Amino acid sequence: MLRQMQLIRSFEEAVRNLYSGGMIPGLVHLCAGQEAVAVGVCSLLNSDDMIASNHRGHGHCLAKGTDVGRMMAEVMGRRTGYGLGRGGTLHIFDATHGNLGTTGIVGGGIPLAAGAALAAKRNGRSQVAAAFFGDGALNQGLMFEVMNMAAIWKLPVLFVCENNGFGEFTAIEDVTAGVNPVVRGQAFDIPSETVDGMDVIAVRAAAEEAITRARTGGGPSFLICNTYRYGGHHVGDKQDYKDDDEAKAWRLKDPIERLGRRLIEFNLATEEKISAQQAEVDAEVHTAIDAAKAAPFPAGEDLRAYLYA
Ligand SMILES: Cc1ncc(C[n+]2csc(CCOP(=O)(O)OP(=O)(O)O)c2C)c(N)n1
Repeated sequence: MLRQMQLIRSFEEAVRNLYSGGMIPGLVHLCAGQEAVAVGVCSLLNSDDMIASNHRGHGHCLAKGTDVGRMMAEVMGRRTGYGLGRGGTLHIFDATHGNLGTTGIVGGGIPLAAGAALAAKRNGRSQVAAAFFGDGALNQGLMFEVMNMAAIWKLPVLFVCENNGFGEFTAIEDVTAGVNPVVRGQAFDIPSETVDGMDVIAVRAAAEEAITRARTGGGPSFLICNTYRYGGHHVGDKQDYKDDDEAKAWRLKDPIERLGRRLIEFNLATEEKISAQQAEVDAEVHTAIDAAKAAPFPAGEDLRAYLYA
């Protein structure tokens, strides 16, 4: 789990630099700070289990096993990417690893995951599906429709909300009614829990219970993981709406440092081993960047490939 979180952080740092250097088109939304949620949940999923992600989805994809090289190529708009470089960061789809994709539609992954869970149930498979979404999606009517159906049909789906306190540049308390959004799941009789989303062990424990329930016919679960995005809404956002002290306090809970400290405390790792592992994942990311830089952009005829209308 530590390696996965280190890989995600390294990928995100690299993407930030590439974007600033004009190597990535469009907007990119980074998940640095939120790694524990993706890794805690995905560490328990099999490769044929499914995830559906959102616009801040690099971490979910990497945690689910999506290839670093092909992802980097896609983010950089190269032909060797998952979608021939035409979709970019907002459209990373990797069926081999049960990744139903990232999407720019807030809450858009929620029905996809529930649909996949419905298919798994109808086909008598023991697969589960997890939908990752931000707190902004809590105010989408879609979420309530899907939660209702998932509860009625006891679908093997996990609703995983990454509550990072902001939707774009607006604080959650300015747009989201109610004391604790966890009650929104409880309203449908869905087992719902608020989790420390900066603690990968806590996320994994909550996810384990939810996944076991889903696999054994117990239906959906709803996890609200409280976390923080270290960056802005997208790279380039000046973040003047953030409180500096609050941002510093969240940094003290850094999920990677926290797990590292815990491993050292229990004699399961050493500082040197952790640093060596970081160097290893950094090298993996740099190899991915070099390969992507050497790869071509999509050709003109690629634009018409897979068009059916
Ligand atoms: C249906 C829809 N409405 C609005 C937007 C514009 N939009 C893009 S990201 C975003 C905020 C999302 O916030 P949240 O779900 O909390 O995720 P976070 O960015 O905090 O991870 C909004 C409103 C959109 N992409 N899709």
